[in-house]
Amino acid sequence: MVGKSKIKPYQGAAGGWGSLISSARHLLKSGRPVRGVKTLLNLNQGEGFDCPGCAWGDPEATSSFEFCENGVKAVAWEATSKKVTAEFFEKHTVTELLGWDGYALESQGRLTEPMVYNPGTGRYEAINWPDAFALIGAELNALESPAQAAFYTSGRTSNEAAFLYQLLAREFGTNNLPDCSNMCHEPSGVALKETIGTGKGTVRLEDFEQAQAIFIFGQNPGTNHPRMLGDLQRAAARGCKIVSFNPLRERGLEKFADPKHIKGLLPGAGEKISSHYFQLRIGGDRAAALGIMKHLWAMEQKGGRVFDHTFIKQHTTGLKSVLALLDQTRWREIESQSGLAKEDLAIPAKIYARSKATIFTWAMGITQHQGATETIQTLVNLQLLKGNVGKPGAGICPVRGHSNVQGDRTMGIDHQPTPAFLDLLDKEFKIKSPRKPGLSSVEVIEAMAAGKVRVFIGLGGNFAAASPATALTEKALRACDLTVHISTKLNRSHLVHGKKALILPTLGRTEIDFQSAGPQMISVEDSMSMVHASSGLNMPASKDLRSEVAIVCGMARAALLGSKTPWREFKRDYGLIRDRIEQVIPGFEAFNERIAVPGGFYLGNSAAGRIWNTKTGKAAFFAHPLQQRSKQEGKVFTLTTFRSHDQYNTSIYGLNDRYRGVKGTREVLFMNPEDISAQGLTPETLVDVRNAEGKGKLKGFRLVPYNIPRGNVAAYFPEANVLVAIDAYDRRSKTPASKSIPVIIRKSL
Ligand SMILES: Nc1nc2c(c(=O)[nH]1)N[C@H]1C(S)=C(S)[C@@H](COP(=O)(O)OP(=O)(O)OC[C@H]3O[C@@H](n4cnc5c(=O)[nH]c(N)nc54)[C@H](O)[C@@H]3O)O[C@H]1N2
Ligand SMILES: Nc1nc2c(c(=O)[nH]1)N[C@H]1C(S)=C(S)[C@@H](COP(=O)(O)OP(=O)(O)OC[C@H]3O[C@@H](n4cnc5c(=O)[nH]c(N)nc54)[C@H](O)[C@@H]3O)O[C@H]1N2
Ligand SMILES: [Mo]
Repeated sequence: MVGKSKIKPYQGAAGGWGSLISSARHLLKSGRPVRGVKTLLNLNQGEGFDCPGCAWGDPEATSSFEFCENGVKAVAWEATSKKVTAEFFEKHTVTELLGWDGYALESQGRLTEPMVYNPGTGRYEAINWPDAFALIGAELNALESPAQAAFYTSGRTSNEAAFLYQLLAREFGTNNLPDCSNMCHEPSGVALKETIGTGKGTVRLEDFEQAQAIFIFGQNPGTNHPRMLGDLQRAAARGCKIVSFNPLRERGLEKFADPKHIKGLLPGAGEKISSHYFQLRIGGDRAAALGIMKHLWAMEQKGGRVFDHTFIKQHTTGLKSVLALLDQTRWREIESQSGLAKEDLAIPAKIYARSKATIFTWAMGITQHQGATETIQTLVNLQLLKGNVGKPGAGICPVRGHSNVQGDRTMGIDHQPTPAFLDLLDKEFKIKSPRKPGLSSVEVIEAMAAGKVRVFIGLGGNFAAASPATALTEKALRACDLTVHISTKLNRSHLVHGKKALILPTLGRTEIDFQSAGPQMISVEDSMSMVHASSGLNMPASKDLRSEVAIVCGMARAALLGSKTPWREFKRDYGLIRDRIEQVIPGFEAFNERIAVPGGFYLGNSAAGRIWNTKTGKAAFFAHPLQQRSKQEGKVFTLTTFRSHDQYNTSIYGLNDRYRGVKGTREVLFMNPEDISAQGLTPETLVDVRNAEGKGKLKGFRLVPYNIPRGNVAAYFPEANVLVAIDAYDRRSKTPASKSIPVIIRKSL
């Protein structure tokens, strides 16, 4: 995928003109610049559609023009005029397409009609919808057990489609509902449920207006949550301390010029975001948090009255064990794991001690490690010390990825549902859901490879490319009797298919969803638990597209013989689905009325009201010691994988990563210049990167000297997924450890 590439450090602020120019380019590339602009004007508006980009919250009853460069790219990518038709598949066999990269595949445009794989010709061929559904029904019913099917979801799926999809799986008889969240924020959910009694974040957007300090761990909002920069900039401007923990200097965490304001477009524009920046080692966050706490504990012991004793006494359990752990943990170990000195950590400790209201945000830099769940609980410990949960301007904010990944979980996309949820579902639909927990994403890969799961259905996403251990994942998908992908664009997962295979093209967020009861809206939930409506305004890319809801209903009618569930009516009128959601899921009372209000409604959060739905009825401190680190020899580096500025997960929009100064290529390895010379290498050299345990290899990646701690290197996801071993995951949540991979680097021969 190496084009004409250039690597040169980026000097400007994040945002600004660069953002506007890039947005315009991507609109032009979409082939529909004028309609693109019209489409954008309706983004995240009261009557428009929810941005298919990230899950950052929108100000209530939005009236401002809330869009960002990467929102523009997400919309332009979906609203493109380019199309993949049956003729395209006639011209290209699957074997040929397997040689194309993900960028080339998705660049072909929108899928337009249902396709079925023909083993005789080695090609996908057109199939009509009834026949496609009949094939799914037949294959599902031919299974010996419902547990041989898996229903994967990616987080763009609407609440309505997600609710019906999990109902289909459970009525069919399985909890095998793996989802992208298993590879994403699962550790956040697992950790928070145990500590504060809810898996969701406790802050709302307005808390960012009142916080005195915001700590950002392992997140790159300049690229992945650009609208967050506006909130951070306003906070910084009123003197709120913004403290970032990241192994790399990320431009968006340093300086931002808002392209929505004329001031942001002037030469040299840009305001400081982070007041303090700590470049810790990859995987060093737990050590850093323990170091900060150790300082606080020392201040407290000197009579500093740092802790919120009233809160601790009234609302928590377990402080003693954490204090004992702090006493036991050596500074030497904290310093070596975090890469930060005791004196460095005294700075965030002081800021934290002084701040009356602090927010912690985090994303993949925290969750994609072994021990991630325990690290998150350690961050929560720190917040509990000062009662920073459930008060204005303070709280816990795992910043979600996909625009509706949080909503999908609320709707029951969960391989480990609670009995209470299943009881309500069963009562409402008069079914008997299975009680046995289902399989997560990693477990499904293993089960497919072992022949235990034989039908894989993907509601969105790109399971083959997004999952770890690429070779095994592809083998696993190929071993299935049937693979089905409900998609907007062509991707790798369609090509590493089962013996039988279907591609079912679906509507995107930007398109009008016509059903017999009229155009339908759907609903989504953001990272701040705001539920709001979304309705598209573009004509569908093809008349043969069906909505996700319609496809789920079609599959259900074919698979669930004798089902009493009114699938046909649900497809006609999504309001009827919302009426049922209201009966099953707490917080959705009067759903249809409340969703009609622009800006939507707040679902509420028990922990934000200081109600702790935990075992003890209190918020829990957990003492997690530092992990034992095996002494790595000089040759083993720790690799983290992350997103470039021009991609949405496995959807590659372009080959540039503006803020990191990379142009025209993705096959690069970021490395500390001193490490480069210590290894006897030079910048731009091509290197091979091998998993240190012999599990996967990348060839011919270009070395980019970068401001990253020694011993640490970085490369882009999904290319680097071949290096993530299937058994390298966080034990509690089973989330792949794709941000700390032991690797060995050699000059390419
Ligand atoms: N434009 C765009 N927007 C997106 C996405 C996209 O691909 N493109 N993806 C969406 C999804 S699904 C998600 S989950 C989010 C992802 O949003 P992020 O979590 O911001 O995504 P990553 O690019 O994986 O970046 C992780 C950050 O963590 C840092 N990091 C790596 N290892 C460590 C570590 O050990 N400790 C610390 N403290 N930091 C570390 C990296 O340097 C990087 O800055 O974004 C969502 N929004
Ligand atoms: N090494 C490494 N691996 C990672 C990560 C990492 O940081 N490093 N991040 C992980 C994370 S956080 C996540 S969330 C996963 C992402 O995993 P997924 O969610 O499975 O992958 P995406 O790339 O978001 O899926 C892209 C595809 O979704 C389809 N699509 C787009 N919009 C729609 C829509 O509206 N409806 C439907 N039905 N389909 C649509 C398109 O066909 C497109 O090709 O990857 C994970 N994998
Ligand atoms: Mo994600």
